[in-house]
Amino acid sequence: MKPIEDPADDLRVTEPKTWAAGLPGVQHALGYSLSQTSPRRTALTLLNLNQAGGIDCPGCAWPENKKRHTNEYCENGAKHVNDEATSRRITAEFFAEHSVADLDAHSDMWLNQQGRLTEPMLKRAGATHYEPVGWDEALGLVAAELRGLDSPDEAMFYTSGRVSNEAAFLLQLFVRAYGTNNLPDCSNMCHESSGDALGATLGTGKGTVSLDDIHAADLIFVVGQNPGTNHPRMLSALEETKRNGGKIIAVNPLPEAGLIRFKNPQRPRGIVGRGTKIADQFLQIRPGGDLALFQLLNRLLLEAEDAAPGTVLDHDFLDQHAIGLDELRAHLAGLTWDEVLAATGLAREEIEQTLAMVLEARSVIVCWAMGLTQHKHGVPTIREIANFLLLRGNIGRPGAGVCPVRGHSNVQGDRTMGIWERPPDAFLDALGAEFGFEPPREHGVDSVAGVRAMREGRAKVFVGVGGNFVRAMSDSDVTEEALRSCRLTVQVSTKLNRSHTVCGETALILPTLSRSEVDRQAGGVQVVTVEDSMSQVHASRGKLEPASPHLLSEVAIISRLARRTLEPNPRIDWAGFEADYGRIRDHIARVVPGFDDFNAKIADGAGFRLPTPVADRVFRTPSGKAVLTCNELEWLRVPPGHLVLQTMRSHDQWNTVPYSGNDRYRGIHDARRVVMVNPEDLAELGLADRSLVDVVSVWTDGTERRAPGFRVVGYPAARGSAAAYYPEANVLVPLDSVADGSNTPTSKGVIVRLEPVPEPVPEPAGAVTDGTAVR
Ligand SMILES: Nc1nc2c(c(=O)[nH]1)N[C@H]1C(S)=C(S)[C@@H](COP(=O)(O)OP(=O)(O)OC[C@H]3O[C@@H](n4cnc5c(=O)[nH]c(N)nc54)[C@H](O)[C@@H]3O)O[C@H]1N2
Ligand SMILES: Nc1nc2c(c(=O)[nH]1)N[C@H]1C(S)=C(S)[C@@H](COP(=O)(O)OP(=O)(O)OC[C@H]3O[C@@H](n4cnc5c(=O)[nH]c(N)nc54)[C@H](O)[C@@H]3O)O[C@H]1N2
Ligand SMILES: [Mo]
Repeated sequence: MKPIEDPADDLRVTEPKTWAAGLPGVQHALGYSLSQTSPRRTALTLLNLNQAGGIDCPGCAWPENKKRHTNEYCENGAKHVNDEATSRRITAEFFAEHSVADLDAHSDMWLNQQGRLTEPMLKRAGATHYEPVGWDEALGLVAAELRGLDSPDEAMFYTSGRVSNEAAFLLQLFVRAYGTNNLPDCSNMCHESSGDALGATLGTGKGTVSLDDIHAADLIFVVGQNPGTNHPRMLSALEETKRNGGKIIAVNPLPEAGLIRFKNPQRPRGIVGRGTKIADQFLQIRPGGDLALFQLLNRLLLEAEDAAPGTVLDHDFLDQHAIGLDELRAHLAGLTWDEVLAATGLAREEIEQTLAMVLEARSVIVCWAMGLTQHKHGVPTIREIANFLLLRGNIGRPGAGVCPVRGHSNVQGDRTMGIWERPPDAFLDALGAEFGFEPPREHGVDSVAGVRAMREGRAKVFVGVGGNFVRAMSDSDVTEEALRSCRLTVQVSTKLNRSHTVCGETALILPTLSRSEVDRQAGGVQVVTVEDSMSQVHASRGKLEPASPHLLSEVAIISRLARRTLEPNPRIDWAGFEADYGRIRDHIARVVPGFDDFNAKIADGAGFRLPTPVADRVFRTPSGKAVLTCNELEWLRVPPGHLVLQTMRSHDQWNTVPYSGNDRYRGIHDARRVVMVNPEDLAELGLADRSLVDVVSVWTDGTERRAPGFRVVGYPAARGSAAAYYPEANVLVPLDSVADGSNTPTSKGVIVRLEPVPEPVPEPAGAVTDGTAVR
């Protein structure tokens, strides 16, 4: 197969698109799929995606529609599943040819494009290359390191949200039986703020709505979210809301295509027609202004109630189910329009129009994603949204509620299974009782604390089950240094990524089956289960032949590692778990609430919904009531000459893995080192469109961080804001810059300045390049 070179940076800019999805979307998906694999494998994956008895799409956590279409997938889900179904393979010869240093000099895109990992590889201490190693030796080596540590807390075990319920349950069981709660996960960088805020206000960490609620809502806010790229199937749901007469308000610093118009490829007239207008109102907010916006809306609701008592608030609901109304009223009295307008960058008339729409709507849902959670004040922002919904009783009735839209396809399930560094005592009690051991009670490290622990030598072994920790975390240089200082790093992976090239003294790559592949064990072909963003649990059955005969499933890897590391416990039958995942589910049924009769409940393809007590107005807070909270108003004050930078996904990437240099909807082509800024801000800063800059972030301790060589692109972003892609811009987010309460890196609120740099002298024609590029 033709070798893939690192992509040249060759920026081309076109007009941003004003609608999303439709046929071009499908064509792009097929184009990418066919560049990775054969038409037959493409057809096999796509026809089985999100079908009963088929593969759960690993593309995102949006739930499947119960009335499944044959094509219940989207462009980006298709690209994603075929990226893992690729026919390209990485063999031992590849690792013999490329030293670790050489691999590290290649781009993230290049690493991913090399194909699927096929056998376990070991980099011995002091070696320059990875070499093949048998599974026994590999797992024996990890077990010996783990057993040799002074304390189990010197090891940490990272999980990415692709891991199935079964593997996640076993992983946390193994780690706790080993003796630590060091179980950081990608949630720490993702929806941790949502869990924190909703736990304190509603007594749940999860969303409260179902797909039927979305369809039935009178008004839906889509806040801090780019569904056209990251949850394309959500657009079909919003289309249905609109058909049922509901309205949508989009709140975003960027006019994202999917928020404007949607053309549904599943409908006969799909692409020919004008499509469905999505947002009835678009609030182009300044980054970090959402807390101010919702505080003001709440204050205006209280004022409207005073003006016409008994007509605005849901008094029955508040009296019976909530506490804190008087305190909230007193707290919001001090809020001024001026401050809110400064914080949001919105006009008074816009907010008045929003209020009118809210007052007209009987049932309201607020959806959100990373645009809220990854801010310093992400937790109070989401608490304020809970206030907003509670005031009018928009919780626990049809068409109303909170909808944090999760990212990874099983990130919610992994938490349900106990992947959490701060497990509740009730969970540990049940786990200990089921398996006859005393789980550790002391909380473990999250992702940020984990980096600190490695850097300071308190953590010496890093095990990553999925994901790409070094590129996902903030402060890339600091995180790299942390991982390099480990004695041993172990990555359970499907594809090559930066976490294999930035590694510990000794490093292991343990290749695993992907979700789309048939999982054969001693007890026959296995299914796994996942939980979507709306608490729906169902089975996923792989269809493709495994990428290599040497792959082990995640369940098998964890079971075997546990058997080698731990003293035998007659109540934990690791070999039995590996042979038959149904036995794992039998234990889950007894340990995790809501999973009774687990095996029986997944027998039909549809699966089941976990209990959502808040949907029945049961609040598991200390008072048994929902809590209206008083939140200090915070927003991002930006010194003159600076901008607030957000780091986000392009249309052609999946988290840390870019698939191409294109961001089609935003009109960016063949380049990723770009920073999008409002043309008026560019004029004020004296910067020309397309000029070359270093992006420099300034942090409160006076230190600066620099991401060199970005092209400025004039873009209709909110005034005072800038946007660049993750993970290229992660180097700018200081490790200590985290959301209060949740410790999530502030990937959406980085204060930066743009420093012009001289244009590079063009290379003379005919110059030879070595095929590598700067990251
Ligand atoms: N194709 C594809 N699908 C994915 C992923 C992927 O990488 N590729 N990743 C998955 C994962 S793990 C996740 S968590 C989700 C992420 O889904 P999103 O949260 O949609 O992802 P981001 O690209 O980070 O986009 C953040 C959005 O918030 C807006 N925003 C930024 N700051 C603010 C703010 O202060 N206020 C408001 N109101 N808006 C703001 C941005 O303009 C942008 O539209 O997607 C999941 N699905
Ligand atoms: N600056 C900035 N940083 C961010 C974000 C941001 O918006 N801005 N977003 C944050 C968010 S929301 C998240 S969720 C994290 C994502 O962080 P991670 O989840 O750690 O990163 P991914 O890029 O999803 O991981 C990709 C790798 O997972 C492996 N993989 C894929 N499928 C499987 C599988 O089935 N099993 C196993 N074992 N491995 C598999 C492949 O080897 C692939 O290279 O990044 C966070 N970091
Ligand atoms: Mo995420």
